[in-house]
Amino acid sequence: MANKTMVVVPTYNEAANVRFLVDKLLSLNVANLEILFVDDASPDGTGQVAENLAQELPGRVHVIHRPCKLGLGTAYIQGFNWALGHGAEYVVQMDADFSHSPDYIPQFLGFAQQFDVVIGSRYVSGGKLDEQWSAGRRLLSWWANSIWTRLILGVKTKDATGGFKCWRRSALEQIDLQRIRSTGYVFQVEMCYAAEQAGLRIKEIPIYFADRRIGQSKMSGRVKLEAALRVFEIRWRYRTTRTIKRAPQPVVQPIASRVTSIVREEPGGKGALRGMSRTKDR
Ligand SMILES: Nc1nc2c(ncn2[C@@H]2O[C@H](COP(=O)(O)OP(=O)(O)O)[C@@H](O)[C@H]2O)c(=O)[nH]1
Ligand SMILES: [Mg+2]
Repeated sequence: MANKTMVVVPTYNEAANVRFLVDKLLSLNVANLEILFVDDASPDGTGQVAENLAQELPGRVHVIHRPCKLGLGTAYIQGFNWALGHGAEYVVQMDADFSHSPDYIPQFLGFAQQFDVVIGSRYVSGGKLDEQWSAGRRLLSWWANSIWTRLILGVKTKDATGGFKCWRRSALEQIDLQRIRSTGYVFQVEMCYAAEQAGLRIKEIPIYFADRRIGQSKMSGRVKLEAALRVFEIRWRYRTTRTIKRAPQPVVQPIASRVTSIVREEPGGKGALRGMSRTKDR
């Protein structure tokens, strides 16, 4: 039996996305892949839609229902712990909104054979943001990644704010999730920072980051400001932590090309990997 992959998806008002997402994830034909939604009593009924899916697809779709909006960070921590407790060897994290194309997941899993963390990155060569993003939005995202997190925390990861990643079980165990305190969006930055501090082998692979298909972002101006300020709090909390010397990065070329060709052959896939930097996942 192949190792279990758990895709953890936090949801808040994603009722129109979750069924499409499940269909797409299951059509990837990744062996032993399961999906865990962590829903915060979404007013639009996402929790019920996800629950219906869990009933239709027992053992493949799971839902954690939380009583109210408790934040992205705590949703992920709860989801990761649940995934580890249920035997996942690989844990994928992603948005529900198709900004993170499921088509990349086989490639993530290919790289995860040799790396501890695989990050879908908008800021490595070949990575790309949706053409519809305004100049202001681009600038803010670039500033957060290329200036802010680098300046305050010294993170080397180019897309430290991104939320599309694949963790090996051992990586999450080494990070020690109990130490992660970020409840909101800055969770992504803290996890990146903690991964670097733990000396994990990190691979950033280029992704095309599409604008969400349906629904609205929960990322308001206030949330952005709060995330920016919370970076200082992370710096303070980790002030006594020493970075563990990073293990040498492995050579990965053969696996990368093999996995890419598998994805290209996928029937009917819209193929974010086909002409990756151009194709929109919509
Ligand atoms: N459970 C839970 N999910 C959340 C919360 N805030 C955002 N999400 C989900 O986290 C993912 C990322 O949020 P999104 O609005 O897409 O942020 P953006 O991609 O930065 O615009 C989506 O799947 C949201 O539904 C929250 O407080 N609780
Ligand atoms: Mg999103």
